[in-house]
Amino acid sequence: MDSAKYSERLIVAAISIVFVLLAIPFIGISNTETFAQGTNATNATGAGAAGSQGGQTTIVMPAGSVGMTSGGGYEPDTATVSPGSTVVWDNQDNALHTATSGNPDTAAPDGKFDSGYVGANQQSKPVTMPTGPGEYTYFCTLHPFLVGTVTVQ
Ligand SMILES: [Cu+2]
Repeated sequence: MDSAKYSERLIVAAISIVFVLLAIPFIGISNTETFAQGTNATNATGAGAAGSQGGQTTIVMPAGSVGMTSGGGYEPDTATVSPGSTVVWDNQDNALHTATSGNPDTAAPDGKFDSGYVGANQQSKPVTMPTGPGEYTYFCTLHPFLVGTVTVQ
């Protein structure tokens, strides 16, 4: 009976170690992200600096987006954000959507930012915007007729 309990504890201990090992990469990732954000904040100067710290914009993928056939589809379809700030896409539609930067005409992502798939009635993770000022068009990789623009300034 005692040895059975001992084995049980060994198993619990082994499982705990596995969880700790699994958690390590995630801890590493969050440290890196924190560091990166700190770097952005340090580098930011001028009037936009305060706004870029913790600044987050929400853009809606409204119900019925999947049925649209040209333009729009994001509300607002043009958003102005601070360099390096974050945007959350709030999918209120009943279909999967993405917000993927790139050329909507060719449906070619350019890697500047990507929400990944956002499920129906889900929100994306906070997506970090580019630090360079400019206009960034984006689209849904599943429905490239859904187009939006983020202006970083
Ligand atoms: Cu879509």
